[in-house]
Amino acid sequence: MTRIVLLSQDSDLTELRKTMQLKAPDISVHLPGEADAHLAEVAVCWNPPQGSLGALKNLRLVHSLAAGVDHLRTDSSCPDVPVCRVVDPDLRRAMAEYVLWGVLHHHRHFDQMLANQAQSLWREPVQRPASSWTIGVMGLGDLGAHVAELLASLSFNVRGWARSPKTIANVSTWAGPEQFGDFLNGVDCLICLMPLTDETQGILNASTFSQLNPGAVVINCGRGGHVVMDDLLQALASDTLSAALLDVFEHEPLAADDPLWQTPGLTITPHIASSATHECIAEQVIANVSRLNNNLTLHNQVNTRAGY
Ligand code: NDP
Ligand code: OXD
Repeated sequence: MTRIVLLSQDSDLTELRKTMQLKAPDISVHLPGEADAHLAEVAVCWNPPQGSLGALKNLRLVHSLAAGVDHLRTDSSCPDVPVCRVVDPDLRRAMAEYVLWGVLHHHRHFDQMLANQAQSLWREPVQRPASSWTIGVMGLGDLGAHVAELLASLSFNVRGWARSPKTIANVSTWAGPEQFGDFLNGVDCLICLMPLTDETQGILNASTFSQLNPGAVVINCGRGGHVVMDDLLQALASDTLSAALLDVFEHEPLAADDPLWQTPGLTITPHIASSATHECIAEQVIANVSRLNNNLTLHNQVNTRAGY
């Protein structure tokens, strides 16, 4: 019988354990500290505690319970075993819904109209056709490519940037650090859907903002570590950016007394852009456990050297 342990230093995984156990009674699913948890061959993780992976002497697979894998860095003891992540059409659709809301909120000036309503002001912000707005999507993977396609289908002028060249219908694309400047030049709304890696850490910084159109909007759904927060605040204060929508933060949850909550031009959501259901996570982990046991190629395996 394969043993799985669920590891997180900040999330309660009891319900996920129940779902996994119901779907696969032949797999033994443990929480840390339980008898035999240390014998697990598979670890399913979100921010695993430091040392928890290294302590699993039978470990053969690490599975992120999310799309991202950067959170595995909370445990530097992770041995050299395959790492897989969750990739799911519902995750993709939810991310597209979130980004579309953010894009329309700013492109149609609903942000201004909500502020006007609070003061009983009847004002009509200038409305522009979608085609007059240039949207840049950073990261054209499972989520970014879908978002770019959706926005292009609504007639926004969409461009995308990734590490390697891409072809996406109705989306102009750029690749690599040498083409980053060309990609940014002329963008009205910048959307970050990249993984957090050594290369992408702090990529939403003063230099990046200064290359966008004046008064551009930034939407970050990647990770908090992509943003240099002082640069973002300075860009908002100087009108280099007119607004930012942030779903992810360096430290989550954002503290109640964090001044970011009160920053003009900043909209904050609590890391809800898109998340996999317990059913989806359980099914993908169980499928990969079966593949591992049958020496089949794993689904959604991460390139650990690239970090995503
Ligand atoms: P993928 O791995 O499918 O795609 C990542 C994309 O980023 C790829 O196109 C990749 O390029 C590009 N990329 C990576 N590094 C660089 C770089 N140095 N320069 C330029 N482009 C780069 O990931 P997903 O689309 O599934 O997810 C992306 C991220 O979204 C996750 O890692 C996670 O952080 C975040 N996320 C946030 C959620 C939320 O609720 N806020 C929910 C789910 C995910 P290439 O294609 O050339 O390899
Ligand atoms: C993810 C996330 O990576 O929820 O799936 O952020």
